[in-house]
Amino acid sequence: MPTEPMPDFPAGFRWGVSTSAYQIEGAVGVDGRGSSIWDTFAHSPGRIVDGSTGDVACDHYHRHAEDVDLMAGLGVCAYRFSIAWPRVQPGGTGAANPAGLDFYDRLVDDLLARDIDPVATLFHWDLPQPLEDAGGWLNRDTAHRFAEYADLTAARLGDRVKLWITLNEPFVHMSLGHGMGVHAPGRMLLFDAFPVAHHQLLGHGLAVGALRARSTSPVAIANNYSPVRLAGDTDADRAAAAAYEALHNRLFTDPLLGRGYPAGQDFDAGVVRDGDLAVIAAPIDVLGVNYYNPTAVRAPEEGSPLPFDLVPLDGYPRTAFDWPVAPDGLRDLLGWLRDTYRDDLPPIEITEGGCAYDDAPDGTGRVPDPERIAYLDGHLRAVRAALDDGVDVRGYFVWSLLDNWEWAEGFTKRFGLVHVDFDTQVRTPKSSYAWLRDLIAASRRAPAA
Ligand code: GBH
Repeated sequence: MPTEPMPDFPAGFRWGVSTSAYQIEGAVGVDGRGSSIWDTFAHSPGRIVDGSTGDVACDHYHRHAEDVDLMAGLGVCAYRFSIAWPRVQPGGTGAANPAGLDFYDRLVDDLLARDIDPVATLFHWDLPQPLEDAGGWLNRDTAHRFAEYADLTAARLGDRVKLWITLNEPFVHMSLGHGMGVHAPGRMLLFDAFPVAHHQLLGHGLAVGALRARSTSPVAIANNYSPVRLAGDTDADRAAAAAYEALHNRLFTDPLLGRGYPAGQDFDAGVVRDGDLAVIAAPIDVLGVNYYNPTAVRAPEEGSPLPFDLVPLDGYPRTAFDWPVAPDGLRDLLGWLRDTYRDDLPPIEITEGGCAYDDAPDGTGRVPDPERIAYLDGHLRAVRAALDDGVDVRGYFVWSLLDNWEWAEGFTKRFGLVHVDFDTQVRTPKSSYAWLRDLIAASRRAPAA
């Protein structure tokens, strides 16, 4: 257990928790929801390690009141959830399905009644299957469909959602979903997946316009970042690190912040049209940063199809996912963002951070997770240090409120502050929940500096 008292955070620092629709909601056939690429993918044999699907997940669709109670008990200021596009537009286009929007309408009102800011992500990877059948994000038209969906959603919720997030981790959706075939839709295009980057960014820019027309709330995107560590000291190693940095950290940020695509790779893939970069650079109010771990990079082996090699990062403890626990990477990353984007960098919210461990009830009704407490303690100290470095960080959202359906890993990776028994749907707060509750309470009580 951490012993040093946590330093104070600024008054108004936004303490939050994050989830996403397909990972928690279940109720896939309810109230007119259409199918998404993740329904298709999870139901394809061999795609998910434990053969599970998100058909039921945490059954949050039916248990949201209990889950909002858990958030209120934790004392969070904000809840980041995602809206399932196939609930709002079952076919991916055309009129809204009012019953789908009703669910989020109730959720938003329940949150506001508990003084919790609703933070809504419009796309957390669950594209309506009919749009995938028309080419998905490889098809430029999907960007326009996304803006239409943003418009319909904001028409209903724009008066109450406190922060909009257009896309979640477009890098992961491009690379794991379309480059490597590990996530839905399961395409293996390697670098031919670049149109997916451009069309997501274009959809983001168009959606920013649609949201502005319907809502005065701030607008953000949630990108995942990984600070790059050199695993060698030759020029070839440095070139490899730069190539990885461009692909992972700059591809989805340089164009957003008005700098066009990074040089090096042919990132524009021949699909960029006149005017697109101006749409993509529509000003955002907040940059959402999802941070999990740094990446060690060195020059590729002869004949490698990639311009870099990723190697294990030594010297850190590891989570059940085998990801290194490196809070110093978060401070480095925030410094890198500030130094790289300077005056173009909007305020930051850490829209995800967290860890998976094999948490289980101990027989006395408790779920001890000391590693998660250590993880959060370290990463919150890193945020505090970044604030002292002069980086404008406004909040931290823990991934995740609940153990949930972890994509290709199914139910085998538990990220929650709250344990979920997936047979009974019983929720049990872990020891990290109590730890964070006390930390938030102390922080929210502290007088403004
Ligand atoms: C997020 O993605 C998602 O937004 C969320 O839905 C998901 O449940 C959560 O995180 C947990 O996975 O190469 O071994 O060093 C996280 C994206 C991409 C972060 C892979 C860690 C590499 C680890 N992740 N990345 S490693």
